[in-house]
Amino acid sequence: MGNQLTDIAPNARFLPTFQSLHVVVIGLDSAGKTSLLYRLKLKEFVKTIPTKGFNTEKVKVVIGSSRAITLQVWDVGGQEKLRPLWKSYTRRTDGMVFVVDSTELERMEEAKVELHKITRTSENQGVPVLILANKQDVDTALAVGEVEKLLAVHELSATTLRHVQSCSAVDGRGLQAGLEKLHEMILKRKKIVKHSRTRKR
Ligand code: G3D
Repeated sequence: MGNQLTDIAPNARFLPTFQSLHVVVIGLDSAGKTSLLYRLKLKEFVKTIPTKGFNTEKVKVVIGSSRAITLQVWDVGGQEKLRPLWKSYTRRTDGMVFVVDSTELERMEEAKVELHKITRTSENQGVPVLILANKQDVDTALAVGEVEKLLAVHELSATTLRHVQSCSAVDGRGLQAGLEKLHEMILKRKKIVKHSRTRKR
C-alpha cells in the first residue's frame, strides 16, 4: 500500500484540511480491517490478503458539507501473535476503530476480550472507540444491537466514548456515518481533556 492522500468524497479536493488525526484500526484477523481501509481509500471493495504486519494510509474524510479531516489510519494485523503490537500502535492515538465480523458468532467472545483489553490499557483510557459491526451485507450477519450486547459494550469504562456502527466494506454502508461519529467523539474528548487541564492549573 502506498501513502498517497485520497479523498473519500469525489468533490472534496478543494476543501481545507481541517485537522489531521491519528486513528488506529484494529480487530481480530479476517474482521475486514484491510478491506475497510481499501474501501475508504479507493472507494471500492478490493480482495485482500491477511495483514502480516501493518498497512498504513492517509485517508481524507469529509465531515458535513465543509470540513475535512485527514486520518492516518494504521491497520494492525489481527492474528493472535500480532495482537501485542496493538498496544504500541494505539499509544497516543486520537481514536480507535475496532472492527468485528458480524457473521462470526463463535468469535464474539474472543473479540470482546480483545476490545476490553485494549481500551483498558493505561495509555488508552478515555480514547474514543468506534466499533464497526462489519459484513452487514451478509444475510446471516448479527444485528448491530446483538453485536453490541455480545461485546458487552456497556461494560467499557464510563470514560471511554464509544459508538457501535453497522457497516460493510463490500458496499460501503455505514462507514461515513461511523467516521463522522468518531470525529465528533474525538473533538468531545479533546474538550474534556483541555477543560480538566485548565481546572488543574
Ligand atoms: P483483516 O484485514 O481484518 O484480516 P480482510 O480482514 O480485510 O482481509 O477480510 C477478511 C475476509 O473478509 C476477506 O475474504 C474479505 O473479502 C472479507 N470481507 C471483508 N469485509 C467484508 C464485508 O463487509 N462483507 C463481506 N461479505 N466480506 C467482507 P476472503 O474470502 O478473502 O477471506
